[in-house]
Amino acid sequence: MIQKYRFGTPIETEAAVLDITSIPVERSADGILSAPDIVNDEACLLTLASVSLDKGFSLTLTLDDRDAVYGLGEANRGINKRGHLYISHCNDDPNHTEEKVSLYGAHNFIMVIGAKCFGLFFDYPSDICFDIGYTRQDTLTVRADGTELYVYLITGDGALDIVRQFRWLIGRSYIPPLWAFGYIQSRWGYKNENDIRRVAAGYRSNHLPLDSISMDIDYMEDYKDFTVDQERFPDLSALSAEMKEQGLHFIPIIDAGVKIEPGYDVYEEGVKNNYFCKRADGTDFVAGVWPGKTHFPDMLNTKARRWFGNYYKRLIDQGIEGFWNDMNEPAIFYSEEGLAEAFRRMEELREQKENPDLNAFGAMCDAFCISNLQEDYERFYHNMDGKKIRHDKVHNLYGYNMTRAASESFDEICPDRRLLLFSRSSYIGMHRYGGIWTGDNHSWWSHLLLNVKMMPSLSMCGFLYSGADLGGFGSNTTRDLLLRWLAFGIFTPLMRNHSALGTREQECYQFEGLEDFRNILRLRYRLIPYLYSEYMKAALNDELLFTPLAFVWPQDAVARETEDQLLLGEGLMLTPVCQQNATGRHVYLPEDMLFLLFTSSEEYTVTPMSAGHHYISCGLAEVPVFLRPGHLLPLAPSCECTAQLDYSSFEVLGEAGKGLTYSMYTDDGYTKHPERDGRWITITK
Ligand code: MIG
Repeated sequence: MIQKYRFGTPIETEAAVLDITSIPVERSADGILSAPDIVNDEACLLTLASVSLDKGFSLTLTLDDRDAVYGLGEANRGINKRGHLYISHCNDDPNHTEEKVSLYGAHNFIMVIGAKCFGLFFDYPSDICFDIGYTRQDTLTVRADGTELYVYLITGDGALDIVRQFRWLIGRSYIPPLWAFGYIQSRWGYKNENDIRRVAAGYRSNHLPLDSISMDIDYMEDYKDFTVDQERFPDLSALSAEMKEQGLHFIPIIDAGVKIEPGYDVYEEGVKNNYFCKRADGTDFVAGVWPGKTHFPDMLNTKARRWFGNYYKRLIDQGIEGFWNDMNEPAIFYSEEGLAEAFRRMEELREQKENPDLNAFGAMCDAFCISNLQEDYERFYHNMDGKKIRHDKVHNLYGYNMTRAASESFDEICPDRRLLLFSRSSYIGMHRYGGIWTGDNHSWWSHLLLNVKMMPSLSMCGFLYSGADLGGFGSNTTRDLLLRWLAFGIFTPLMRNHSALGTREQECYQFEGLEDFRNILRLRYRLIPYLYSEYMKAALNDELLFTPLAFVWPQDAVARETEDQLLLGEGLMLTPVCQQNATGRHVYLPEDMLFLLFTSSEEYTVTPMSAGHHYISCGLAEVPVFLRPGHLLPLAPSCECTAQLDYSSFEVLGEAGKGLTYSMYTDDGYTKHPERDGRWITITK
């Protein structure tokens, strides 16, 4: 059951799609809250938790020792969120160390599962803090400065049921084209078409499978959105046709900020039509980002959104079928005001120049820490279809609506075809328009583990098409880290190797022993029919793609606490190796399973294992997975790109002679209506 509580007059975020009558919460003169519309015998938010509107909104409840707290989508730390605090504030912070409380997304859905059992979704577009046993170990507090919001209370029969209801509430997840399940190579720094050709050749000539190359800001002319540098990429249409012949797709990046440059039509039109975010005095707000000074398109304005979305057509017309939206928290290196203030502060410190004491030196260092400042988010306004709203009040909706702008324009530009779209920043609701990648991680083993733990939380919040920068974005990767990360990445829908400018090159062919990479990538392609089918089931039935063991075996204390193993779809349990120099790992089996160890893309061992604790050996080039009883794993013949995928013959792993079947989804991989155009076929063994 879902109840929707209304506090005040909330901003309509369109995160939810179900039309549910809301229950108004009333506040008496002495501050007592009541929900008069609630029939007495029903569970009520106000009896379940103590809610106050005295100093902003707060909701507090006591956690039992047995309660775990799940959710929050793209957030730091473990699957069970207990023990820390998290602030939904879409943030461009490229150092996801353990103490960080905000990443790029704002996914305000949590579930308390244990002695109690319910879910809460806070539809609130500004900063909101989830203190989950941080201030007091036994207390959950959710607080926000504002008091106008919707809170959804979802009760049900365990975690899986609550997730299903929540996902029904927020609408069907985005479904990408089939080729988006192919392997993507990316790097910040492919500066011209020859760099791109070299990457294509590096993969194709070494028979390393590849479907796409994503293009970072280097392809643009002076970082101007929807332009292509004519010197470095003289003919994008020809280049994309050339790549298509090799079965390759291009995925260009689009940034949020539009360069201020007279004569640049996006800038000119935006100014003329008042499509940019404005300061209080009505002038266009200026933010420094990659192109230097920019304006932010007002993504919360319907007309501006349509206008911005239409520009994607320029690249689509040149053969482009996929995009990634970046810097859309929106990230701000500096504002004009912030920059002026920084120079003023330095001026004040000038006298200390010859012999600064520590305080002065600290102040000098701090003077230019002016990126992504709260003050800047308070300096500009949106025109939400007639309503003027200060940005900080709706901060978490920006990336969501940039991606929505693109998606809605795709519906007009190519109504029958699915395009690939993923974003850095997001809010719940955006999952209907595109996927996300999890931003600027590092080439750290701990970030491989973070990737593993984040996947089920993303599933809970509807972000099915997602994945991390495999191999790590910042810092220098190593061969073993990349191999282990790819061995996990072959199971994530978005499988992209991406790295930052200036770091060690991390395309697979940069390392020795290419056959190890080849085997792992080829195995990905063998798994795509399973992955794609399970993706469709999760999207069409509002189910999890990645499931924590705790949700399936809630009575099993060890399963409940196991966070480095995940269920993927109906039959697989993933047990990635996330430790340097490890030649295997401990695994826990809540039930008897078949251990499948892929020693290459074609070869594997099958070992029945009984429930309980085991140590499995797993070499650097091997992929360990477990198959649950009663399930089959179909494997396509290996190939080098999705265009070569052969659905006519499958190798089927699992128990023979038991009449087991697997339901597989097939379609052309790009038409838009999966229920109408797709077909379910039955695989047997
Ligand atoms: O300020 O476009 O997260 O994937 O390579 C950095 C350059 C801007 C951040 C993205 C990253 C991308 C990078 N971008």
